[in-house]
Amino acid sequence: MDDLRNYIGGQFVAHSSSQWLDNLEPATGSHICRVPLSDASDIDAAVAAARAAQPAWGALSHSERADWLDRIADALEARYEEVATLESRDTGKPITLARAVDAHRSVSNFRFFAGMLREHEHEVFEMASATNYVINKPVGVGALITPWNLPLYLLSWKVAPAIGMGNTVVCKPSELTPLTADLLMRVIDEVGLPAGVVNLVHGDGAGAGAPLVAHSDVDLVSFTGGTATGEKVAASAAPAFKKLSLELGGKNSSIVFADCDMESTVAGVVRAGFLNQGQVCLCGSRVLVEDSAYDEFRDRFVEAVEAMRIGDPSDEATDLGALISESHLAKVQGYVELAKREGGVLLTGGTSCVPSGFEGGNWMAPTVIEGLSPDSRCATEEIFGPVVTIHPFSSEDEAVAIANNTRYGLAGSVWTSDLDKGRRVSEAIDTGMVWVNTWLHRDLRVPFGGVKDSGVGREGGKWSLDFFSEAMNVCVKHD
Ligand code: TXE
Repeated sequence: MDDLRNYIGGQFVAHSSSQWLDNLEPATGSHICRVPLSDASDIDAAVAAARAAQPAWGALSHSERADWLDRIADALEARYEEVATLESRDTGKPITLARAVDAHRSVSNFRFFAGMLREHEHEVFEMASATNYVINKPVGVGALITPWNLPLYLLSWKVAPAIGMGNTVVCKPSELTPLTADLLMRVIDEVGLPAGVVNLVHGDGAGAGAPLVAHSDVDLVSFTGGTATGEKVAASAAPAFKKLSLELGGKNSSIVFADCDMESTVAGVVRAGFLNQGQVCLCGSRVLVEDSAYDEFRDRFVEAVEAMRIGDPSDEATDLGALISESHLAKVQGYVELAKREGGVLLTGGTSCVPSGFEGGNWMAPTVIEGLSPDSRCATEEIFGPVVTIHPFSSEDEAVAIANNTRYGLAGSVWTSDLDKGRRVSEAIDTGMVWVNTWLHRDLRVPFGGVKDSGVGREGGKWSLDFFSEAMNVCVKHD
């Protein structure tokens, strides 16, 4: 594959330095392409292009911009298989997942926000002597920074509402997974979106991400990534009063009550724990089980985990692929070693498991650990890999106390046949979202985001439209 280029002002352009990063395939370790290591001068050019394009773009009507979003959705949909294949190759995830989740959601993000824009109406507040009406103006130039676990899914989740509300943007995708961001730029170029509305600068966090967030002509930052990076982004953006949305890490509990439907719960909790090799911020990486059902659940859970097929991501029979990078694999394996030192017992996994022919890749068997204290490091820190800890509890109060005993507050799930209990327990958890008897059952209209160290702000549905705009009230006195 050819070296990648930045997309600035409607042109694919070379970056200004001579520095490159090798993009490696997680499943094999083989070289895919070179990624530009852009620097502050490339960011300057991209922000200038976005700024120049903003007034004309912002002056279009909602329905005109919705039409552009639909054109992008159509063009992406025509490349559905290409999106899935590139995403699977770049991330190591199974092709079936890349099709069903990544390719599918990337198209639906553009379609969904196109529909929302067409329905968007000014809010009106009547008084006896005046009428207030609220308009949503563009914020200006947005910096959109995305991670490697769901590359195009998350980029499209930001680009669609950001440009839909009249902003222009500079995207900085993860340097580990640049392929589908590059494809989106080719799609945007092909449909003829006005130059400068969407720009993309490749590069790493220090070289490209940090100068983008700090740029004095950037008005808004939407960041999805790790909590430690989120702290740096917040420290850089806050003094300039930039609008800021941070979607950070999670350490989410799946709470299993004895009255659950055991078969569907085991399947649901396995999916919550291991989807995308556990590399989703919403993953249920700590499983809390009511003590009267603990032994039965644990045995069935381990059996289901061991039945997952690990292997070639391009094989449709594969359930689990490779981890994103060698260093991330080392981090995840480090947590398994820590778990052993903390007194944990490995019920399955904990080892590397390299499929034949994939010796250069980053492979790890799905791992289940019991016997750890729920406040141990492995049970409270984000591991972000195929590692789940399992813990018994004896009452609702104890389950909630354990679920709330982390610095994170992003998601969770509750499994019970008593829906009153499901709602009661859900509402007691300090988190942004909870599912009852399901997991990652997404409706694009609902708010998405976390509390505590999982982030600041909400995106999704009208919350995205609010974040990517400035609400302004006009009060008109009656005659
Ligand atoms: O993410 P980073 P990393 C968690 C997960 C993982 C950990 C670290 O626990 O192990 O974070 O992952 C850009 N200014 N999540 O290091 O660094 C970077 O180039 C501006 C959870 O890979 O947060 C990339 O584009 N940008 C998460 C993006 O930030 C900077 C998904 C995310 O990378 C920057 C991924 C800086 N100073 C990891 N430094 C989730 N919420 O789903 C880096 N970047």
